[in-house]
Amino acid sequence: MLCFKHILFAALIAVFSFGKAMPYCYNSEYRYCNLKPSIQAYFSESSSYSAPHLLLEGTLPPLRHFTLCTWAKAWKVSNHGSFFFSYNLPQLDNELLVGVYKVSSTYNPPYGKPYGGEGYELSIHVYNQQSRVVCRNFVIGQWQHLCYVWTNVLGHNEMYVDGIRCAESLTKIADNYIIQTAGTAVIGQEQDAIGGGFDPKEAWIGEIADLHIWNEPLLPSQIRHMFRCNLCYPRGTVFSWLREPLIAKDVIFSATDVCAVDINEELIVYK
Ligand SMILES: [Ca+2]
Repeated sequence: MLCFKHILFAALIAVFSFGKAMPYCYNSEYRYCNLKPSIQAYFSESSSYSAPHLLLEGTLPPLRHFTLCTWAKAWKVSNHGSFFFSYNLPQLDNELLVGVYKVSSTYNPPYGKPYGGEGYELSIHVYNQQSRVVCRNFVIGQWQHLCYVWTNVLGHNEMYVDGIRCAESLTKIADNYIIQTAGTAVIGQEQDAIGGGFDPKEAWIGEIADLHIWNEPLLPSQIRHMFRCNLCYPRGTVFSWLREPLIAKDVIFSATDVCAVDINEELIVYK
């Protein structure tokens, strides 16, 4: 169901996407797509402060907007936050950071209903400003498709699990900000220093596959399309899984087929 906010968001995207190719995979664009099966990276639990991670050798370009999507299987999520993508500047922690929090039954979110039991929230930091939203269909121990969308137009942000938009974020972050280049990106750990400062309580414990970043806010329909694995999986424009050179530390790679998940066709938008 479309509401005014979706139409406004789509209009903003149309303005900022004008003249660009949309990242859908049509038949003629298979060369941009991943072959199946995918390659997964497994990040084991570690008490070491030099824990399993991937370090991007390059950096990100300046970003006025982004969409970060990944397939993820979490084996354990921390109430300190479990983060799988961390981008830091020398002068600023948490320039771009995404992850998941476990929250207890005693937690009353500032939006939506209190939890009847354990729950999870997805989280975005931009410019060290944070937005967290309740995602009632996030689960432990199975492949799920996570997407994080941010635009500097009013600091609007949205998060999705398996193509379903999580609770509405009432927290606008980094309004009018441009994410800076020349930072350091790490997958699987949360940086508190450039390429380090990891805390085992904030590590990603589980698998990641097909992590991609686009320099535009993708539409809900595009995100659903990706989740459903129609045709093939589009590659990110500014970061593409295993296309960019990465330095791996204690990460185990293996083949997987994330698109073999049992997809629920009943898509619901949580309010
Ligand atoms: Ca940090």
